[in-house]
Amino acid sequence: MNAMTETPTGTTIASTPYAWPWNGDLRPGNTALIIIDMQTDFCGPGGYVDSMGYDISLTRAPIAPIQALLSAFRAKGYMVIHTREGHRADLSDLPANKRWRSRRIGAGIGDPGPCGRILTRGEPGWEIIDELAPLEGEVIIDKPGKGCFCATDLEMILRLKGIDNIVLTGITTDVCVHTTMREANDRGFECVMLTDCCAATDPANHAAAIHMIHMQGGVFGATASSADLLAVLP
Ligand code: C5J
Repeated sequence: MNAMTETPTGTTIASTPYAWPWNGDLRPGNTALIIIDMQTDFCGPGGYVDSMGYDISLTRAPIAPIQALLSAFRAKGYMVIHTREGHRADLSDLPANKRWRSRRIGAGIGDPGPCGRILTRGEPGWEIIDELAPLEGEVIIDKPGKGCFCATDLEMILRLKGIDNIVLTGITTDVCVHTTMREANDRGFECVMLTDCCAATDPANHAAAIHMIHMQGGVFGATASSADLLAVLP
């Protein structure tokens, strides 16, 4: 790259509001795909999101685009990371206010539901859906919060692997994906969110979350479609 404001040489994608990654350095050795919380609790019948009364057809929409992306990333040797939101069986990592709020809406975390205890590690609802099941050797991050960096070893794993660029997918756009993008951005990682590979329980929140990223020249990074990324993926 010749100057900070010029288009970088190397590989970039047709993303908004700038061509990602900022420096054109996109390759398997420095780029990871993170698939956030594609668990039955967030997109399956009888799970947490379904129990709250939200439309799971929205949170299921990214499954097929993520499958296509995942195949390409695996085939080209990129690092793939899966995450699961959930709490210990004894709920010792569940803040009382988080439990109280979930009970208010009829889906108490740790309480029994059609898919076992809601958002509780080891229960059927907490598992990643079969369509996106991790392969042996892929990293799985278990997190008690919304952001994937909070109370996990994700940052250490990314640093040790030499990862600079993070491709964000999963659910929900406005909660766990956005929180993770902000956490990653503050740690100096270069992030892109793939809009068709994410979804929210409210389409307006999905759109708003994307809009926020585009502010200030890409305040947390950039957004693109999976097709835009797959078109150039080295
Ligand atoms: C939420 C998530 N929405 N994975 N979790 O509670 O976004």
